[in-house]
Amino acid sequence: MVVALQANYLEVELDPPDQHVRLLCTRRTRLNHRGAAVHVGDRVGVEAIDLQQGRAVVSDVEPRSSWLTRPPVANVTAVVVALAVDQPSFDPDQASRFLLTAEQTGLQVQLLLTKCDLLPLEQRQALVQRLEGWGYAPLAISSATGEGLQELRQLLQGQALSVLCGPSGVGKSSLLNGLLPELSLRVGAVSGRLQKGRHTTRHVELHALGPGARVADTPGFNRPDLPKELHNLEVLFPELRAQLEPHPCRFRDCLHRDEPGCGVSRDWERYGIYRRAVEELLELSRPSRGG
Ligand SMILES: Nc1nc2c(ncn2[C@@H]2O[C@H](COP(=O)(O)OP(=O)(O)OP(=O)(O)O)[C@@H](O)[C@H]2O)c(=O)[nH]1
Ligand SMILES: [Mg+2]
Ligand SMILES: [Zn+2]
Repeated sequence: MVVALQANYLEVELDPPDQHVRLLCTRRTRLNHRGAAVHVGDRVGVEAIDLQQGRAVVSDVEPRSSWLTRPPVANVTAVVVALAVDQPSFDPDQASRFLLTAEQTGLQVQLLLTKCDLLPLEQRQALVQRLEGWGYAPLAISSATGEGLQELRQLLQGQALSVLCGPSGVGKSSLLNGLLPELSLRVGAVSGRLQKGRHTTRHVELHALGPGARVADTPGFNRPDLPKELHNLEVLFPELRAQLEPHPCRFRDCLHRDEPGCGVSRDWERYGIYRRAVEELLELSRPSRGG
């Protein structure tokens, strides 16, 4: 499996992951010619293996079972979205953009609330309840106190490849350092009035968490794009999904805005976010005038 990309090299790890056999690989030129981009998470065939030098050549890429666009990782089995309770402060629009991106994979999405040591218990419980209203079961965690780390470990060990994503500075790399102290990944203090992260992690890299489990640390970014497809937007909101499953809307292709007879409730916190996403996608799909 490709565990990291460098300018002209691929770092490939042999299975099983906990054997830690890493090879620095070039790729056969015909792979380049086919235009086949190789990404972290891809399973590849290697040849000309030199175990002494830790070198090999990638000759083939296997088809992907799933694909996360941003951060780009292939063959993901679960997406873990990390959001801080503070520093940087919780932003519902940003949080939703991360969650919508994660939901687009169709995979299991786990929400982490990081830096829980920074928020008094009552406020933290209120935030947890709020996110339950979004249809998630957030795991409260803190690298500072170690709270929640064992639960996170269990969760990740049950997945062949999970991706840890979220805004810069929420403590993704710190969590992996907590789980795997021998890693000592670089972490960077948040700064400025807005307590923003500093984009400390620059590349996606996979780390072994046990015999059949890997986790990707990824560079944080601040504002993921909204989904591009209007027709399946509703399934990306778990709380709307839960409403529609027992009582499907009676109109096909309904956008659940103000259509007369649409039975979908507007009484949920993220309805405004859903609604704005719909308007934005409609605007984009409108043929531009005066061309
Ligand atoms: N109070 C507190 N601070 C934390 C915790 N976890 C991480 N931090 C701090 O938050 C800052 C950012 O941590 P990182 O682990 O670098 O964050 P990141 O999500 O990997 O950031 P990028 O690599 O930029 O995406 C560092 O100063 C950490 O020491 C926590 O649980 N509690
Ligand atoms: Mg990091
Ligand atoms: Zn409807």
